Amino acid sequence: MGVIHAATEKSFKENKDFKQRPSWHDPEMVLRLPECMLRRMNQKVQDNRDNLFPALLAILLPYASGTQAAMVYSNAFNEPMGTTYPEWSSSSITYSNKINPPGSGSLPAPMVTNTNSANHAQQFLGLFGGPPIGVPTDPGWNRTRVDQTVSLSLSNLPPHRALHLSFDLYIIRSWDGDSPAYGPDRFILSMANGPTLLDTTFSNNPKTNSDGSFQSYPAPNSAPWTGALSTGTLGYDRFFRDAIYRLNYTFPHATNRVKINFTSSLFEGRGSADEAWGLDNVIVSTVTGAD
Ligand SMILES: [Ca+2]
Ligand SMILES: [Ca+2]
Repeated sequence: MGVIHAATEKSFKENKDFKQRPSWHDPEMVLRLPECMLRRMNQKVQDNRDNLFPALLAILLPYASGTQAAMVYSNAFNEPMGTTYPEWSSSSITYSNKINPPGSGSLPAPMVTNTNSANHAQQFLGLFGGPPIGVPTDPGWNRTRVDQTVSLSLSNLPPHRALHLSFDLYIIRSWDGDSPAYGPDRFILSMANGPTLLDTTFSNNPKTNSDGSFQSYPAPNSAPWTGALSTGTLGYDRFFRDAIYRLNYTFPHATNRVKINFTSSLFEGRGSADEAWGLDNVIVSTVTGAD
């Protein structure tokens, strides 16, 4: 039976060392969740009755017989804007277009830093999605697929049989979901050595009649913003309202290191001023004990 120690939100925010934490050395502390996280989990249950099971699983997981969980990483990215985090990296940006220019190619991996939301309500990791590819006078302008993977690499994990991952995904500006004309705009969550936990599309584009901009999350042909924790809270665009999705996964894992890949594959190629994303409140816990 696990013991929950609820750290204060203040101590959570002021904790500058978000790396591997030594909490698992403490035999009494098998799960350490800040009060703010417990409140969010409760809020998720209240907000999202269609998705009760994953939320309850996240809450009840440490109470399952013989199961213990220990938080090994958490980051709210609340340091001064432009802070870098050595455990986070980006792939190179790759792009492809049947029309030349801009054609296909790759750009150097950009720096990964935190930023402020447009309305300064949140500090988070971003903006991702890539720069503009080519120029508006290119014959292939607006028809380019752009891919980027942002990775979290953790090592020296204590012995475990599974990992629990939770994070907030910020979907920003005019994502078009499964639109035949302007999409698909995809987001993929995967471990470098498997498994893939999510491969879907998101839409902030309400023009479903003209653009076919439905999204595949949480199920095919969902309306834009379906399943979001909140919309329009980041201040980016009033028409293509930004959305925050709170995602939770528990998956089998046993080695002492992990590389978690957060990937976007966006179609248009006008850069993060047009379609962008970010990450916040990333928490990784190791799970030990009986199945
Ligand atoms: Ca934050
Ligand atoms: Ca698009």
